[in-house]
Amino acid sequence: MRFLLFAGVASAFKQSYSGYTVYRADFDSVENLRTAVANCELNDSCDVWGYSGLHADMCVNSSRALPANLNMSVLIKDVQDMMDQAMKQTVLTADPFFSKYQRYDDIKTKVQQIASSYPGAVFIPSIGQTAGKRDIFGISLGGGSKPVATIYIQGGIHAREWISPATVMFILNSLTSSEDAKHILDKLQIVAVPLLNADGYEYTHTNDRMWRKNRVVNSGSSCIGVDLNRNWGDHWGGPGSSGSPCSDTYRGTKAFSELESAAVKDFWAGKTPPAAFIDFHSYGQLMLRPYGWQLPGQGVPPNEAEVKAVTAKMVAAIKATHGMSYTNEHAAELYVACGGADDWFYSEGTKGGISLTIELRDTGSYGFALPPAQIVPTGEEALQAFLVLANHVLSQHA
Ligand code: 0X9
Ligand code: ZN
Repeated sequence: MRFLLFAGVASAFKQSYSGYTVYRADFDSVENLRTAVANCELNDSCDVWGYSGLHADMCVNSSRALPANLNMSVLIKDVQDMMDQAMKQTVLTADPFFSKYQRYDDIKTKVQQIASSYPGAVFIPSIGQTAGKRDIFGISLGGGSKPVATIYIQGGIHAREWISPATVMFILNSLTSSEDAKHILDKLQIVAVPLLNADGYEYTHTNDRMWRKNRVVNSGSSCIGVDLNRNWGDHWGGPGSSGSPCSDTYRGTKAFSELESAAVKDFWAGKTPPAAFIDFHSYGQLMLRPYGWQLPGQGVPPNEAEVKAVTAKMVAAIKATHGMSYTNEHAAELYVACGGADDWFYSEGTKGGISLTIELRDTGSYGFALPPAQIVPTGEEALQAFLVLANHVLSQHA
C-alpha cells in the first residue's frame, strides 16, 4: 500500500495522518487474515502496521477500507494527533543525542565520533551507496588484532521503525563508554550498520512518516520502493513476500536486486562469518529466531536448542531491565515471510550461527511513532540482551 502523495508544484508536502485510525482487527481464520493483509498492502488507503496470530493492526482513513463485519478495536484514534503528542514531549537524557530521533547526517557524525574516541575502533565510511546516493556507513570496534569472534548488528532496514537505528546507536555508544563492556570488546569484534535504509529513513523525516521500503524507482511501475526485508537470497520469492511493486512487502526483481542488501552481502563476502547477527526492527516486543521462511513444525535449524536457550536469557535480561515482556519464538510464528535478512544471515552470513530479529517497543500504543522518551529505556533493555548474546558468543569461542 501507499497513501497517495501528490507533489506540489515546487516541492512535495508532508503526508498528514490526520483522520487516520489504527484498528486492531480480529479474524476467524489465518486465511481470512492473510487475504485482508494482502489486500490492505495493495490498497492506497490502507496500511498494515503489523500482524500476528489472528489479529492485524491496520491504519486507514476510513473503516470502509477494511473488510465488513470485522471484530475491531481502536488502537490509535488519530495517528497525526498521537504523533504530534508523542514528539512534543521534551526529554532530558545524559547524552542529548538520545533525546530525539536523529537524522542520517547526525547519525553518521555520531558513528564517526564513537569510532575516533574508542581505541582501535574503525569508521567504515561506505559499504555501498543507496539509489539516493547516500553512503551506507558502519563501524567496527573491539577484538584487537585477532578477534575470537564477530557479532554483526544492523538497524534501519525498515524506514519508519525509528527506534531501530536509535537502539543500534545506543548499544554502540554504551559499549564504548562503559568499563562493563571492556572484557567483551577486548576479545570480540562488533560490526554495526545502524541505518541500512538511509533513503527510506530520510523520506520518513521529510515526506511520509509511515514509509517502510527503500526509495528505488521500480521500472514499469509508478510505485516506489522495495521491502529490503524480502530481498535477501534465502528462499527469496516465497510466501510472505509480494511480486507487486505497489505492495509494502515487494521483494524486488531478484534476490539482492537492491543496493542496500547487496552492499551488506558484498561486505561479508570473503570475510570470516560473524558468529551472531541481530537485525533490529519495531514494533511488537518480539525475540525472533529462525526460521522465518517456514513454520517450526516443518523443521528448525540444527542449533535450535542453543539459540532458544540464549534468546530465553536475552528476554529475561530485557525483563529485568525495565520490566518489559518480549516473546521468545520463531520468526515464522509471527508470520511466514521469505527473503528476510535473518534467514540469509542464518544460512549464509553466519553459516549456521545465531541470527535474530528483535522487534523492539512497543506493543501498539504508539507503534512506529514511539515517543523519544522511550529511546533510552528501549536502548537499555536491548543493550542487556546484546550483552547476554555477546557473553554467550565469548563463552563459545574463548
Ligand atoms: O515483516 C518483517 O520484515 C518483520 N516485521 S516488521 O513489522 N518489522 O516488518 C519480521 C521479519 C521476521 N523474519 C522473517 N520472517 N524472515
Ligand atoms: Zn521491520
